[in-house]
Amino acid sequence: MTESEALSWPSVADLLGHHPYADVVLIGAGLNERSLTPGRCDLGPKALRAVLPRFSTYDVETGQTLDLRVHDAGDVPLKAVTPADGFAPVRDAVAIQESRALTILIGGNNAITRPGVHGIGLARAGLLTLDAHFDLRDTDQGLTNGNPVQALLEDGLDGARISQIGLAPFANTRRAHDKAKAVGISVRTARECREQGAAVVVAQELARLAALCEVIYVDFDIDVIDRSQWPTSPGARPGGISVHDFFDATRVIGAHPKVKAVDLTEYDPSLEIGDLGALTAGRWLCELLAGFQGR
Ligand SMILES: [Mn+2]
Repeated sequence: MTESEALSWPSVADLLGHHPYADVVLIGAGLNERSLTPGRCDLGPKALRAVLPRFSTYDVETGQTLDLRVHDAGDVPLKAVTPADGFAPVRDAVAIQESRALTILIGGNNAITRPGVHGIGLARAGLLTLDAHFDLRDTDQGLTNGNPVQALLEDGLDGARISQIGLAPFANTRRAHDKAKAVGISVRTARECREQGAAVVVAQELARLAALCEVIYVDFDIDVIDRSQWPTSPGARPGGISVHDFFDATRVIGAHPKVKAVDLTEYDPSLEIGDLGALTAGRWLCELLAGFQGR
């Protein structure tokens, strides 16, 4: 029997719940301390969950219906916790989900990426970032949201197993770029995404990493999106990648069999304009799940 759609529809929120044997798990990781621009990224997990009832499970463009289950593992307690102190709890929250095909970590600032990568196993992992920034600042003043990639290099992650996509002009230093090149990071700029399509660039880099690594971790620092379409991160700038490109790239990432864990970082709901940010973050989850279901 078909249920009436007079007042409601099957929504993406209905996919989340207590599903211990689901292939996909969602974990809130609202780490907010030591952001270079102080904000409220701790509000990200709650804002994302709250918007999901507004998304139908049906994709009119592909005819696909999302019918998978997502285990909601709740939030890692990270209130007033620094990146250094949050390292073990976030790493362990990811590691304990080893049996899942895909772990989705909802930040929180970009400092969650380092423990996220450790959670799937540093020695076997590659890292792909969609980010306007290198996040290669020095660590001598401590861990921040500006140095997770630098910290991972210092932990022993081989630079050749890192791809960074969406780098923005006049938002990074020559020193960071030189550092990236010196350690063998594959650097792909926002212009390359615009001219070739971010999904194409992402597919190339996933193929490159897949040849080198057992599993891939993807950091979606959502400030990679053009600021006119994503004002909801302190670091977003005009000239970033389009939201269409971001969604297309997300679906490609969700579909890749070696992508074991992803994070969404730098979503700061206190910068919200209307509900633009929430609806963009919600669509990101839809695209990720649609890609995954196609594996
Ligand atoms: Mn970042």
